[in-house]
Amino acid sequence: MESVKSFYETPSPAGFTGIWSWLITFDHKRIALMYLYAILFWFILAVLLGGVIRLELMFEGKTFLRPELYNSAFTLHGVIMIFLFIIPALPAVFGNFFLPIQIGTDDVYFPKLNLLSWYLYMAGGVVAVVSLFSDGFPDTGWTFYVPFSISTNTNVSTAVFAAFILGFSSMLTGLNFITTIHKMRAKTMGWLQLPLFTWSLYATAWVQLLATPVVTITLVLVMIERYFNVGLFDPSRGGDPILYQHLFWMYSHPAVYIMILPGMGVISEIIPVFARKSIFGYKAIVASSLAIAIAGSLVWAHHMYTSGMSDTAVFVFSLLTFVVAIPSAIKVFSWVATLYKGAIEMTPPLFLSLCFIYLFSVGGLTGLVLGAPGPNIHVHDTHFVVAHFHCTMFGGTGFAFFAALHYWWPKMFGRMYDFKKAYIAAVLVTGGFMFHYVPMFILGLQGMPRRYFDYLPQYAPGNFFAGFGALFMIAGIGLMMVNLFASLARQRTVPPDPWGGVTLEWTVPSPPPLHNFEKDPDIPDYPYDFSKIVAAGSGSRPKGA
Ligand code: HEM
Ligand SMILES: [Cu+2]
Repeated sequence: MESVKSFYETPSPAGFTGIWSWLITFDHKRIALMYLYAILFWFILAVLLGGVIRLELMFEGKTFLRPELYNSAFTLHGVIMIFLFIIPALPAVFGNFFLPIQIGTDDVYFPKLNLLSWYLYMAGGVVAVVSLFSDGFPDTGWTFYVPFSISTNTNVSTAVFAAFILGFSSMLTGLNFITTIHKMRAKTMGWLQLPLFTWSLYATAWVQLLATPVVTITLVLVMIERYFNVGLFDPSRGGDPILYQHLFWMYSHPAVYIMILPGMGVISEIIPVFARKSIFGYKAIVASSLAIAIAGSLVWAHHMYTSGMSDTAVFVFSLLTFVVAIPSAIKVFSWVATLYKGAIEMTPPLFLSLCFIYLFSVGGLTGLVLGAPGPNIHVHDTHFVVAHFHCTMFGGTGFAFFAALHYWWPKMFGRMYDFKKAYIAAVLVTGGFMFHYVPMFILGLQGMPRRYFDYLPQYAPGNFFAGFGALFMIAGIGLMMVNLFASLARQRTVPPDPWGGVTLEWTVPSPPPLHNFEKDPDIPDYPYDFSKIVAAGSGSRPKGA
């Protein structure tokens, strides 16, 4: 049988060749890969910056960075990680590549708008680079709090303008995904036949569309203040600096769900495949995705318990914070219940998903500690908070990104990576992670403030220890990337279904053809029915290259 040409061999629109068949493409799969390469560039740069600030903290006193440079380094690390890696990573790469295939169609609803979103993403990155020069990168922290972000003479305006542009890339991607899921599902695919990754992207897209405008306006206000000095945040002229914090977190807390919801969707895809068992609580997981998107928009002020808010407000936001933890817990319970008595087959994607469940749970549980006003006020702005959000964002979304890379890599490229190296890399990153962030939880409880380039002598042992954790993590991330990209030098040997998956992407060739399906796909009544796979047995599955 003549093998089907993959999308690599069939540019769309036709006629463009070489680099132009990528820079001018309306194919969701090519756009996804262009995001992947750009996002990995930024991720690795920000990881190295994380290593730089950690190395500075490894020894007391000045190691090699001046204090101002340390401030710019952690600001740059945070801004890149948040706006150029963790927010776009899963929707823009794996959402773009797999959402149309999972719903049985050939592309997103607005292919040209999809390409525009990618160019806006790239433009945002370029503007962020520009802000490194002349007056130097901002030293405000990624939160750009006023009044310091108004008064400091570093390149705040350029950096917030970069975030402003990136906001539009995120909003347009959300708009595209909502329209695609409503308008382009296969005729026979109902809402309760949608895979859970697609559902997680749907809930995420609404947050992208409704919450992002808040931060784009807020960033415009910072630029207006810096250029025209209107006094919006100046109490002596009727303004209020706390207003900025409310506006900033009204986006940035829902933004953590733009980060984690697609990650949870990835884990809901991987766990049933390697447990060879239908997912536990499909409808509960769908409902909890939507509940998180809605309730997650009501808790923003839990970042501001020390801002002088009334006790009533603190009580209300604390209560709501506990409420939003419930749907997340439902998902963790469902994943563990799916594994329970499953015919588990360990593979790198499953191993990374188990690491996600552990690290994200540590992040979630310390989130409850921070949701309670008492402990929150004690550890606010310490390294306990820094360790917490690295567990949720890095341990959560970062590890879901690693799991998605290892799960869908054979489908995207038609090649398999080395399993042994994948496991070694995963153990290095996870082990290094615990070595790095557990000491930071303890240092934070002992009162070590964040965002200082030096510290009191009693914090020296913990910081020295954490330094080794960062080195292991970075070595593991390096090995992981080398192992994946090394596979591209091999022949395309991967069959349509290397893992025994049951969602539609495992019914098309690896890599897929331009229009994904040669004929209308058969839509299973239920998206996670493993009865056929189990009956067929798992003998033939490849065990890594
Ligand atoms: C090798 C990996 C990483 C290392 C070694 C690292 C290290 C650090 C350290 C030491 C700080 C605290 C700086 C301070 O307050 O003085 C920090 C802050 C931060 N990190 Fe990471 N990090 C890593 C990965 C990540 C990832 C994957 C994310 C993505 C979500 C992330 C997001 C942030 C943010 C947002 C801040 C706050 C910056 C600020 O205070 O404005 N980091 N990181
Ligand atoms: Cu929050």
